[in-house]
Amino acid sequence: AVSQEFTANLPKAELHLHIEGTLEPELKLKLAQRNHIDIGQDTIEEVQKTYDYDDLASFLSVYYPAMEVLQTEEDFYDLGMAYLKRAAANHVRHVEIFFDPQAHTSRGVAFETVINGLHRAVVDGRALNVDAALIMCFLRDFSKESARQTLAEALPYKDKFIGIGLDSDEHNNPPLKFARQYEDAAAAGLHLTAHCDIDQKDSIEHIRQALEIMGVERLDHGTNIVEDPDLVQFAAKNNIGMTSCPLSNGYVSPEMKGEEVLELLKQGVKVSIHSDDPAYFGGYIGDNYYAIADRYDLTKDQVVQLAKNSFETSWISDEKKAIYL
Ligand code: ES4
Ligand code: ZN
Repeated sequence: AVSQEFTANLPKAELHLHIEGTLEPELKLKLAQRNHIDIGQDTIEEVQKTYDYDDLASFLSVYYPAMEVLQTEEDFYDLGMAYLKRAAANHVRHVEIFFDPQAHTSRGVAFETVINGLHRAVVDGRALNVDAALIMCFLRDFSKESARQTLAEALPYKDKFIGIGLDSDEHNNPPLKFARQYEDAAAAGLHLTAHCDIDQKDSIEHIRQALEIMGVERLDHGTNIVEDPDLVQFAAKNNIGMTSCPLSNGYVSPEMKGEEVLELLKQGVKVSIHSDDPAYFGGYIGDNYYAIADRYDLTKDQVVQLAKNSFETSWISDEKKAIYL
């Protein structure tokens, strides 16, 4: 068995972390006060009580409205720095942070406000010994046209983020809906990843589209790829990263999906452990490592392999990777 201390102290790369999902009740209250927004609660405990859901739909219906407190560049900077301090405490040496510009531009916050605030946090994170970068996600339940517009708005800032992703409600929103944006992003030199959620109805077809047609380098979640041996072989052969989030899985499905993670490790797929929306799902990356290690009785070697996989499938330079492998 592996101790909490061991999982906490292990150097890690965090590759599946939504910055909006790090909004802790304390910071939410502080930003609400600063921006004179009435969120309907006055104490941390009251806000904490609103963080209540048992499936993806009920989660998203708490998650997006909470973002109204994020208004200024300073707010995004503070959100980013608060997370990076947690990351440093979790021995995260490298983090690739998802952000959802459309969740902000759709309520009147400018794209540049979001990216400039987050980017400033990324730069200041270096003083905390955390190497950070940004990944821009499209909300897949928004239109293609909205994604096209978002990418056009983002490309002038392409030195401030390293890749694109796809998140929000997957049902009837397959990866191919965004084929054009993925092509254009790749042509602009950006990295590619996409959420393929566990327990999603068409998940195998979505995984196939993402891997075989759109050329993504990682799949976020995606561990039910184990149902399709050909796709598993493809993932192993092409060094595809798979970012599994045990505590998040436990919320939106009956279990943490540890069997799938173990099977992928066995098949040589570069699966790794991350935290998704830690303020909402009860723990940061160290807690996620410990949860899966404890529940499925992982060996030290397996835990170390998961951490190695996180660095190997990260988008840092080969020189930096060599430090951790
Ligand atoms: C998300 Cl758990 C989850 N699923 C889909 N989209 C998301 N964005 C942030 N968390
Ligand atoms: Zn996610």
